[in-house]
Amino acid sequence: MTEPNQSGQLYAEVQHFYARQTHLLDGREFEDYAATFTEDGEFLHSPGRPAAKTRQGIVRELRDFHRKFDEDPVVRRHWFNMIVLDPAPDDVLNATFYALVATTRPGGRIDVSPSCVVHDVLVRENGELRTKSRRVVQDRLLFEESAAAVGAAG
Ligand code: SDN
Repeated sequence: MTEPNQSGQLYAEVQHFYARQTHLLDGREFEDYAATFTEDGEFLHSPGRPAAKTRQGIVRELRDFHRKFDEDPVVRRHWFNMIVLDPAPDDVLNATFYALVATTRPGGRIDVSPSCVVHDVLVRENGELRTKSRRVVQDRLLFEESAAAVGAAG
C-alpha cells in the first residue's frame, strides 16, 4: 500500500502535470500540449468527433476544432478538479476528474460549459508523466444515454 506521504507527493505531481498541460491547451500551444501525451496517445474530447490518435493527430484535431473561433474571439480555460487517482500495475495511473470549460467573450460574458468527467490513463516515460489516453465525457450525454435506455426498454 502507498504511504500517505508518497501518495501526497504523487497527487501533487499529477496536479502540477495537469496545470502545465492545461495552460498549454488554453494557450493554444497544441504541439506542446500533444507532447504531454505519449507518441501513440489517444484523445477523445467531444461527441461526434473521432478519437485523435498520435501526437500529430491530436495537433490536427485541436487546430481543426479551434478553427470555429477564428471569427469568434474567445478565451477558453479548462478547470480540472476532484481528481481521483487509481494506481494500476506497471506504474500506470488511472485518473478520473471533473472538468469545466469557461469561455469569455469580448465584453466579459462568461459561459461555463461543458461540464465533463475525464478518464485519463497516465504513464511514465523517462520518469516523466504522460497521458496515454484521454476520454472526455460531457454530462449532457448522460441524459441522452438514459433516454436511449428508456427508449430501448419501452
Ligand atoms: O483536453 C480536455 C478537454 C478538451 O480538450 C475539450 C475540448 O472541447 C477541446 C480535457 C478535459 C476536458 C476537455 C473538454 C473539452 C470540451 C470540448 C468541447 C467544447 O468545448 O465544446
